[in-house]
Amino acid sequence: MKSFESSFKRLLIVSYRLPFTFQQTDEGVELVQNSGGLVSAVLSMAERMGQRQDDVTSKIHWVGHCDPAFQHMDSSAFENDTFIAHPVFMDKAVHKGFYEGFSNDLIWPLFHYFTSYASFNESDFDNYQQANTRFLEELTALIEPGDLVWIHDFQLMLLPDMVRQAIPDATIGYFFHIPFPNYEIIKLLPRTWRQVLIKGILGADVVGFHTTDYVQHFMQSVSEVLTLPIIGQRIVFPERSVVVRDFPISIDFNKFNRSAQEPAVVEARQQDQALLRGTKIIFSVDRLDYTKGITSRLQGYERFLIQHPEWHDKVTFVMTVVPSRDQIGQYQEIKREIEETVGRINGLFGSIGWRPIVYSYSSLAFTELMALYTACDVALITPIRDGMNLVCKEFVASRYDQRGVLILSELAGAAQELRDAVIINPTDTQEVADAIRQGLDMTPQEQERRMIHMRKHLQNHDIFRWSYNFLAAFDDMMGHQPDLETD
Ligand code: GDG
Repeated sequence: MKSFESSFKRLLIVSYRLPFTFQQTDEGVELVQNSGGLVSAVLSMAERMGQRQDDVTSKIHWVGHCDPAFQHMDSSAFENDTFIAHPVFMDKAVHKGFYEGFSNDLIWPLFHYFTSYASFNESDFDNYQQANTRFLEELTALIEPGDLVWIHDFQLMLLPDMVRQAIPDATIGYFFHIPFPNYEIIKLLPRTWRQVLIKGILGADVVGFHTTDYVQHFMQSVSEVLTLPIIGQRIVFPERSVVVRDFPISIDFNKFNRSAQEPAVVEARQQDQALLRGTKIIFSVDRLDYTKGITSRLQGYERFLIQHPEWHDKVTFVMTVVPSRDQIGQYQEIKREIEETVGRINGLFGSIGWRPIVYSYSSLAFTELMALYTACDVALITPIRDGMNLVCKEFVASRYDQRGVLILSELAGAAQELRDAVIINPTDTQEVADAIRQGLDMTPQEQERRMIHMRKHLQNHDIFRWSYNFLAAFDDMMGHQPDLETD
């Protein structure tokens, strides 16, 4: 059996977003490469496959959606030293139905168990199919024998099978970044939709989820919807099998650990601590979304302030909400609710010299994010549902001082791994209030004990290990292909 290091010639990534953002400058359009987890993982994976970044002939190809406003640009404008982007342009109405409609108004709420927010619309499903077909067209023009195609996330569930039909011997990986819900939720989808979606994913050779729960849910849907045999971690078709496994995504541990000690971060941290007059700091940062549990978190903090007047004037909750989808009614509604609650709490408990909540609706520069990760005493991360949640992992990796307390929702995928966090249920206001008190009162020895365990885990399970494991799963798949019966 060939090892994965030599099995593939090139890595082709497909995700809704490209690894760049485009910025208009006086000289034209400039590509700014994103520095998120997926980009780091892809780079490490390409290196392992022998695709060296200093070799211009082996840049990494990335297929992703692009605004038609950039359609006039020459293809050379979509390249930097590392990536060649293959922009997928599509009709605006198709994009709206595919992205805002089917992806964000149906799959996102449904798969996060917010069933009443889900909107079922036949034309959105048509647009989802058309959009996945547009990705296929772009991708098939690119695929060569020996390529590994790695498709990402819920916007592209149909694509693996579309590729399989077009190029039967293609090697395809698929990773799902949000929760995969239990079958009772999948059953809410019209019968044909659920069949097409599950079959779509199974076009891949290796399918990855964050947790074993999501894997089990997916397997249950496969057996209910398509009645296919499942042997261990493999789903068996007559001519091939699909490996389905958990691959908990992670972060670049060393980057966060190192950045936390950089002079600019140290300076920003000291400034923040001085501005907050040495009060203890609770910190949270999330995109504006109903899944993030921001209002329940505020209710927990309010209960804590009611029950613990001794903490008044001694603690500040720095809460950053990053703007997202705020043209949409539901999102405007939660923003209004958050801002009303913040105003009420600050009005009830605050004084001339003390603001209980320092709230901002904006995104933080990386240095400021690092300053807050390392300045805070408690990170309060309370999603109602989250596939993984990288913020909590970044917080832990930043704490080279082995101080700080992580309060983490049991409904985040990360809670399966970070067992030394103070684990709470975000809808239990009293539990959140108690956890805040426990976190603020925790002895340095106890903080250190918990941090050491969590940091060790993340050091051993970083983003590079994630991509390594995903790639290695193809060995498993290849090794098993000829002798399906022997398992
Ligand atoms: C999906 C799943 C899963 C946030 N605010 C700022 C900022 N961030 C960065 C964080 C972190 C990332 O954004 C958010 O990561 P999450 O994991 O929380 O969520 P998503 O990426 O939105 O979504 C999720 C993930 O995919 C990976 O599979 O964990 O469950 O929903 O990296 O640092 N960065 C800066 N300023 C901010 O204000 N610089």
